[in-house]
Amino acid sequence: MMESDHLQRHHRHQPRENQCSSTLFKRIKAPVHLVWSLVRRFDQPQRYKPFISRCVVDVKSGLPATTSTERLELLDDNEHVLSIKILGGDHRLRNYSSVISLHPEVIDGRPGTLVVESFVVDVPEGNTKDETCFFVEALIKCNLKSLADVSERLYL
Ligand code: A9S
Repeated sequence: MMESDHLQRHHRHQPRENQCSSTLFKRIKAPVHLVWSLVRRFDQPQRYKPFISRCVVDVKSGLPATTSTERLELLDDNEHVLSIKILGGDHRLRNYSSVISLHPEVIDGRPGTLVVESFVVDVPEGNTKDETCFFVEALIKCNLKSLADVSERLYL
């Protein structure tokens, strides 16, 4: 196992009273460089995020469907850390900020990756912290499952 210090360094959220925050983990049977090649493409989230159909960079209006405007906050190709903030969109995630980091591991004697993703977000009016966490965690679990599926298929 890795030292948890190293891991927690990248995942320090300080939720306010009206926010919820959580951290999820996923082991992937593919090497870090392969998983990172998918994660680092902030401009192509649809390569593994099942709920994203397309991504337009630098377009501010005119999109018909549900949209989200997101900013890349940190992309560290050495430490394998990516962080984003959601700036707006026609959805309910306000002040959403997330960090995803990759850590090399050996799984069944082969190179693998431990993915850690954490977030903080406002609890919307009319919802509880638990409901908000449950909703966001469900979405992230889908993304991580899909990231694992895509990575492992590429690694075969
Ligand atoms: O894509 C992510 O990194 C994480 C999340 C939680 C994204 C959520 C989402 O893209 C939807 C899936 C469309 C759900 C946004 C920004 C808002 C939603 O309500």
